[in-house]
Amino acid sequence: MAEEPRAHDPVDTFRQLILAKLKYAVGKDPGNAFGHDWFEAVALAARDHLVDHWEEASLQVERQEQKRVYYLSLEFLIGRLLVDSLSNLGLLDTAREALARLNVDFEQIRNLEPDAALGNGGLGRLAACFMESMATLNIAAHGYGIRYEHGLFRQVLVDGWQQEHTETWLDFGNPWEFERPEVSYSVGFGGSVVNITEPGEVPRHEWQPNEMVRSIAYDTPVVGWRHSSVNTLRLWRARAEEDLQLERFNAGDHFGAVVDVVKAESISRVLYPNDSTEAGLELRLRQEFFFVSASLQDLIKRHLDQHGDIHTLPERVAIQLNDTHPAIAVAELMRLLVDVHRLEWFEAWTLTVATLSYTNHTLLPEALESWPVSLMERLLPRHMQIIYLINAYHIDSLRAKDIHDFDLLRSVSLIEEEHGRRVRMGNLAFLGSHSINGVSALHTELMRKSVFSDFHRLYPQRINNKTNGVTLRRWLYQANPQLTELLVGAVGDELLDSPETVLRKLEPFAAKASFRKQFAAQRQHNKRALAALVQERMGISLDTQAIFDVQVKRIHEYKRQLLNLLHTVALYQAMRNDPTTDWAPRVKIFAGKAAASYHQAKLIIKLANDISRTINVDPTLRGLLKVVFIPNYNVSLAEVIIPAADLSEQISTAGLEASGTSNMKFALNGALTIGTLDGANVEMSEQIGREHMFIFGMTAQQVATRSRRDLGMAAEIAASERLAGAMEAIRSGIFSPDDPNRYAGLIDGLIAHDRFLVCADFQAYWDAQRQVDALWRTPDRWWHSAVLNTARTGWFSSDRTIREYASDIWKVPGIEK
Ligand code: 26W
Repeated sequence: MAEEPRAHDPVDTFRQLILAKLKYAVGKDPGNAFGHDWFEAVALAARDHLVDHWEEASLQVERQEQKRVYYLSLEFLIGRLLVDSLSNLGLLDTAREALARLNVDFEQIRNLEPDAALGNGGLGRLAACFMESMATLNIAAHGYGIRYEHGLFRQVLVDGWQQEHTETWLDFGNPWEFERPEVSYSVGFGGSVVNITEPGEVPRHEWQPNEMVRSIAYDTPVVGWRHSSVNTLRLWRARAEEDLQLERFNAGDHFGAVVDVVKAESISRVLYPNDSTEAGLELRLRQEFFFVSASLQDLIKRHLDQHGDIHTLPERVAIQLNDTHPAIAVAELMRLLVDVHRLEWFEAWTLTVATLSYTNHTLLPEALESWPVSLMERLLPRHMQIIYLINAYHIDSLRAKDIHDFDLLRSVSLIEEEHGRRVRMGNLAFLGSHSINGVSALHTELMRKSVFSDFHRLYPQRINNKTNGVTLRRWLYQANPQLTELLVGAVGDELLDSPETVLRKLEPFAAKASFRKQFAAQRQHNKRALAALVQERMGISLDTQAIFDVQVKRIHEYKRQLLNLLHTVALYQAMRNDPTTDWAPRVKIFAGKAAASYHQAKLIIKLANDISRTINVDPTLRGLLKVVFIPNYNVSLAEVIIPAADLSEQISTAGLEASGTSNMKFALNGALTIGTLDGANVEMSEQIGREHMFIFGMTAQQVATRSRRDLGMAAEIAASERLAGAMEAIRSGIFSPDDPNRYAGLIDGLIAHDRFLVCADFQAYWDAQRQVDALWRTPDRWWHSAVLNTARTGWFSSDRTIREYASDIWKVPGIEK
């Protein structure tokens, strides 16, 4: 084919760039290229553009001596990057058109990219949204984490049971990352501490580890909206110091020759698949220390290279700890400052506290990390000494303030004495930080009252709230381009640059019938796309005229998928028993992963599948109700499901969901929320208006009182025929004829000890669901509320959240709230 040069045609320029990448980087020509080859070629073409802006951005950060922000997180749940990068670069249409000219369908190519699933759920996805917002807001930020070879497991359902399969996102390489073999630090483990006394010098301590692991940096550029800035996500891979112990190999011990390699490299092998239960295993502590040490060494080096003075660290640098997973940073920073950079203890402590800040993401007691003192002593002996010393000085300082209350001193101690001696990472993070924040107003309030009440009394200024947010670029513009186009048509294209304020201009459109119709048509379009996906993957056909009622999130008892399932069964029975009622047709959609060792959660998945199998083939329902559990929930699936939802289920036991973030994504896309007054639902109801949501159930306050009393539910169950009927159906094996006793334990457990108040909230939930039906039957009102949900969700932009962090916690000059 003859090349026709087209002058100044950006599409053609991009087309040529793709062809060049295909040929020289992938080693293929259009004639023998597979889909994935095209994906790679386009990604590399996009990456060239990223790199140009990346270079500019880092020069600017240097020149302007911007304050640097480091976000330390064991999880970054990124998802795919192709559309995200192209969209933020302003090249999405260009790329699509360039591929079309090459007879390649962009929509197919984009789906070939594997998700970067380096996170479990909310906390990891929040880190990814924050990275994008920090780039958009021109904040000089680095994300630091681990480059897991295997991210979160792939969920396969076998006969309705979850099975975990290894996820292999790197099999075809990763076009977004740059390996930096020259950026490498040694991270030590084990060994001992020696005291060094040299004449004329203060005696000091030196850690002599007996094991060294090398960290290698892999950098991924993170581009902001309209390529405002490009930041770096730096993920560390663990390698052994030596690839092979030649001596052992030559002696014939071929396995022994690589044991050290295997041990070292296992640190970055796989993400811990636990969401909110503590893993408590040595490998986890090794992961935490590994990435914290590499990151701190790296950022201190950058600071010294640029500013030459360790004393100015807190003026130039802010380090945010994402939960307690990187909390060992408190001790490691102290070690680096005192042992390596030879600062005096109290000066080092002042710098540490001024530099570090910590975000708490959960109050669940089982999620609070603590490490056995014996393990710490063996793996990190110098850090254990430092922790003891921090603790001792802290208690001294309290006594000096005439605080002697034994219970108080015990509760703020870094060491827990009760269950075998353990280091409390939450207390360490609190004490070593100048700011401790919760992730929604309610959660922060509860932090002050519960886990950190004693610390709060001692340091009343430290705890503050930063309500979570989500990036609208991914969760509105990319996930729902048609709706975005409709909104831009209504309020103008300033929406794209200032959605937080401009979205509100949509409010008057809620009153316009023609607009509501278009809004509903967009939803219909997205529902058809989801229905096609379900048909293709599961062979189940869905009625797109029905309410798409969606609960997608990690499976956890406190999130109460069980409440939703009980409602499903009760609704099923009611629809069968009472065919004269004008039931609103429903599709109940579930998705989510359970931690591999969380048996109860896995049983709930099985129950959802058993219910689905029974209900979907029941002819008496006349198609009024369908239930689907879509396997392998991940970011890219969320991008299809959320824009197709009519109803968003946010039904956690009040007081237990720290914030939630999918709640915001659903509302942004115009779904109505059925939810408890928990986490950020509370602030959503303030922004959106309670009358445009379905709020039900006990409040956090009521839950606290009730839980103290008793959790036996016999009375509740007896009082509600519907609840009793649904429980009995499940218990008796109607949904599990192959194993009629499968759910007896589950149901009996609810009756005896309903820790998450499923039964107590059932009736209120049922009633709220009937209000949903009623509203659905008056489409004018439904879509009026839906439009208002979108219009009033701008405040939940992660740009707003990040501006608050930058101004209140990180003190980044020039950023106003
Ligand atoms: C050590 C094991 C472990 C693993 C993960 C403990 C705790 C966690 C996380 C804190 C769990 C988590 O993802 N929390 C979620 O954080 C989101 C972002 O702030 C919130 O929106 C969710 O409500 C909260 O559950």
